[in-house]
Amino acid sequence: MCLERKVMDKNIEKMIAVVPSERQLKWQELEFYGFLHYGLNTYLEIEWGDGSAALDILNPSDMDVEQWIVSMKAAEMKGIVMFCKHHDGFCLWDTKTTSYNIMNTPYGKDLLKEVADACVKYDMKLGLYLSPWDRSHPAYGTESYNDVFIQQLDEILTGYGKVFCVWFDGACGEGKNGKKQRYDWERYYAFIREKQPEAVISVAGPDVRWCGNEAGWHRAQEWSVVPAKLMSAECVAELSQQEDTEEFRAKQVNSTMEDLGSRKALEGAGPLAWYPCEVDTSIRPGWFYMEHDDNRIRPLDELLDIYLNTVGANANLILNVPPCREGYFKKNDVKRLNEIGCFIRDTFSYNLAEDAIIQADSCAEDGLVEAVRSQNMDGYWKAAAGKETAELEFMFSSEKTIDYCMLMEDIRQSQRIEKFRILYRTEGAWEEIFEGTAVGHKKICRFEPVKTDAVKVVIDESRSCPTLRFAGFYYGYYVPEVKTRSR
Ligand code: FUL
Repeated sequence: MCLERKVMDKNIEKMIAVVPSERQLKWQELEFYGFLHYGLNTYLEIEWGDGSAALDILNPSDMDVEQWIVSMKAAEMKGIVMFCKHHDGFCLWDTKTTSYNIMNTPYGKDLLKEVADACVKYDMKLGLYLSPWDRSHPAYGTESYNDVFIQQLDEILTGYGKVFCVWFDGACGEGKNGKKQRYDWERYYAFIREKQPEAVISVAGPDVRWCGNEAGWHRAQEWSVVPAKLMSAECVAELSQQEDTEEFRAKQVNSTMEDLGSRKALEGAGPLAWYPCEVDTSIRPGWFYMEHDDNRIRPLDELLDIYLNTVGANANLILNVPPCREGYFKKNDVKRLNEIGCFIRDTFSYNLAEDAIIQADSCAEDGLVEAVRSQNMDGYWKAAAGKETAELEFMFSSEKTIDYCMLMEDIRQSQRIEKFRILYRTEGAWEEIFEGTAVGHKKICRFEPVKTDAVKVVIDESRSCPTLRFAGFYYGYYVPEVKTRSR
């Protein structure tokens, strides 16, 4: 028994020693941002172009880049990931690496520059998507394509201001010469570190883990400490889209991948890494604009459910909205973005526990319970040394109706909480209203509304000395209901 305990302690020490880098911490704070799929595919209404589309088809009559950015900001997104080049190899910026680019279309303007300027104007962070798979560049499939790709990275990373992420797609197929490319990932990564040291490299990269599906599906427990072997780009490529089908986009992750980071999953898993999850999905059935999808915008409840189970369950959410052929977001997409933003603002603006009396059953010397009133990173609460469980009590100034609780761990000290409950006081007794597992950066707990003057957060299991950076309680008059998924 004693020996077992010692082995466990060693394992736990190893798990909690894994913490985020500065760039991962900053990325995690963004929580929710947009994706933009636009290009020649938009005009052909296809998802994957093969590089043969004529450039003169890209001729938007009412290009309105600012509308994209403003609409995404209204949804409470903190940034956007601009689509620079998809698998067809068509470049949306003024590049010297190929003539297959936006400057040679009737539109004739550098779209990345326009998006970057709008991001500065509206205080939105800019991320860049660049597909390594390129179906039109003649060098693809040869070593010199790696030089071309580095030059493309150089152009987009030096000419358009600061970027928060470089998003590498896992899809990897043949070029027009039938050859497959051996990507020099290490060279790409080192180059990005040199040019934009604060940017995370996402998906086929070492900083941000792809959730494993494109449907908005999420795990029951999302852990940021996972086996380091998941970081290999080859591993991402194997799981990625191999052909262009709606089935793939709707497919949920395979069940063997459901548990990546529980204690059990990590025991004997070899080296561990901080590799946090991002969920990517689209507001429509496809990534690119298709007119016949104008009335197939995903229902609000479904999108809110995805938001609550990603941003509210230790994952960042990147939601794609495709501009139409004329160059703007259609009104149904804009309406949905507004509704998402209204929900987030209405529900989470006012923390009902802000003026509560807060007590914890133990506190580490440097972890003061008062810190959990605010989401800022100045302080945190931490249980006393040697403690694996804890109880925090919130006594409200008067009776409140609540149906949401938001918890945030201080992930600078790793992810520690494994099991917790929320209880509320009713007629002098404590009743349980929620039971949860992993918390991580943020956990949003939903439950039936209760009227109460006091609540408790009880941490039943943790990887020793649990922490909280924030604990808030809310009343949201609108509670999304989800029955079926449309994708
Ligand atoms: C996938 C691509 O194949 C899709 O077309 C889309 O760009 C999505 C974000 O990533 O791997």
